[in-house]
Amino acid sequence: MATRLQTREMMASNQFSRRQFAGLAAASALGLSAPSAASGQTDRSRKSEPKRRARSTFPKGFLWGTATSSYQVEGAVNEDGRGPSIWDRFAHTPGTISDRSTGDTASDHFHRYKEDVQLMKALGTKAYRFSIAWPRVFPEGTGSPNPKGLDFYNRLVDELLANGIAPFATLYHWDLPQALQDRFGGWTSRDTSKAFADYSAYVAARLSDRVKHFFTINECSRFVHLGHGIGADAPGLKLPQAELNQVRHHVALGHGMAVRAIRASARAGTKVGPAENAVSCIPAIETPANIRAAEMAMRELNAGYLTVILEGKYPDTYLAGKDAPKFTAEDLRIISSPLDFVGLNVYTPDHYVIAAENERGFTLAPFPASFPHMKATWLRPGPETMYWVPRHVAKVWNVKSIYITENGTSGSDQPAADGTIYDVDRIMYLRNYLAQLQRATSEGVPVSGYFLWSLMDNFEWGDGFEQRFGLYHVDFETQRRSPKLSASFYRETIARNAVA
Ligand code: PNW
Repeated sequence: MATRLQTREMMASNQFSRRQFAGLAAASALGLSAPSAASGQTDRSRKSEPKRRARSTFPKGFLWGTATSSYQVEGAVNEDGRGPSIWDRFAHTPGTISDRSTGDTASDHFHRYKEDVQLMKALGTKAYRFSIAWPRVFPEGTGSPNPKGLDFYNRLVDELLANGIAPFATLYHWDLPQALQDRFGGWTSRDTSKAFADYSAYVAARLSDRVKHFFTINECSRFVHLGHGIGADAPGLKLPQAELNQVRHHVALGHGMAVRAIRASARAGTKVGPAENAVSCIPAIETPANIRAAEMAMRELNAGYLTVILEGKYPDTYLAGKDAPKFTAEDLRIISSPLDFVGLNVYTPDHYVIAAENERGFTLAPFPASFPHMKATWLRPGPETMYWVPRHVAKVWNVKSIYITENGTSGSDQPAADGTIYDVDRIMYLRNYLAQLQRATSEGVPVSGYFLWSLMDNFEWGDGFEQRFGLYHVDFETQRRSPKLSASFYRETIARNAVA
């Protein structure tokens, strides 16, 4: 434990409040007692390397934030009139969640949001990406709104703004009202696209006096595939390919309809875009031919979402064969409604690409069994993904404004003997990814901000509480939050506006 003297020094460093310090497990071990960015000692050491530092900073005003989503952190699933979502139903179905947990309580953010805003503030973040639970606002999906549901987000937004943190709201992070699944078959019907637009308009009309940035849909790629293709996520469907492509079309349409609905209902100047986990295509070796091949692969492998959103048409290859979605020309115009930015969730390299003289123009290297992974086996570290994905999106589709809407990793996060979680694996991952993001911004790739996934440990979908992505550890018995060592790393990075 920290000595009294250390604790006083730490508080003098002005990074964490007294109340947070009371809650810190082994605060001294977190490096919080080390010279802070504001202290003279760090300044002196900076003088010895001024040139390197000048080149390695992020752009002035770069926005540093953290991210969460409603079902993963809120809990309070039966409070204030919230209706059930497809994730309540799914998580309560035996055999779906590895540790048999649910999001019923999750990180109890619904009740602890004030404390959580202080955690954000202690990091020095100036933005928070959260999602709005559709079934809180419309318990039946459509029809009568539940004003008490939106009140939670009013309170959260006010608390964020009072603490100098800009709210970035995601409208759909997978918790579809169960009523829409029951009534229309959820995203298998375009009635859900329309319902999503109506809900988005309602929320934007009421929050856009304070929320200036909205993300429509989080990670179409994942919930279409896992939720509707292989049944590993809610609603647990295993649809044949043609129906799956139709679901993807309805999701893209829902995105476009929501963009238009938000523009019609929100205050002038409200900005809107998607938050997508693009299929990431990395040149296996950075030659001009491989880079071109990786760009072609990006277009082809993101055909059903980013490509159609940003080009207004599906590539011919996507439409060839019997599984093509059915759509109208008007659908495509709606889907490609102009955006203010593109949000990108960046975790892992999906494909290493090599130029080839075949029809596609590329081949994809298979992953060798010895390729490393983080605690989650799907999460292979490939820091250059953080350079190539925003660069491809800016170049291939001429996108002028990008946010990294998620990036982070799970870790084993075992406390050491002194109680501290020395998550140097997470720090290794973040340091390398952020260095590549800095490489991108220094070359003029237009990334304006970065949201680290996640502020705190939370309900990781089918992995329950077995995969922890937080900068803050959450004890799910007591709901106590304690910073991991990576919280200090992120705070230091933000303070320097450069990778710590
Ligand atoms: C994202 N992949 O999911 C989601 O947006 C979050 O809700 C989630 O908690 C977070 O990342 C961590 O998993 C992903 O297989 C899941 O590449 C899987 C992949 C990517 C993102």
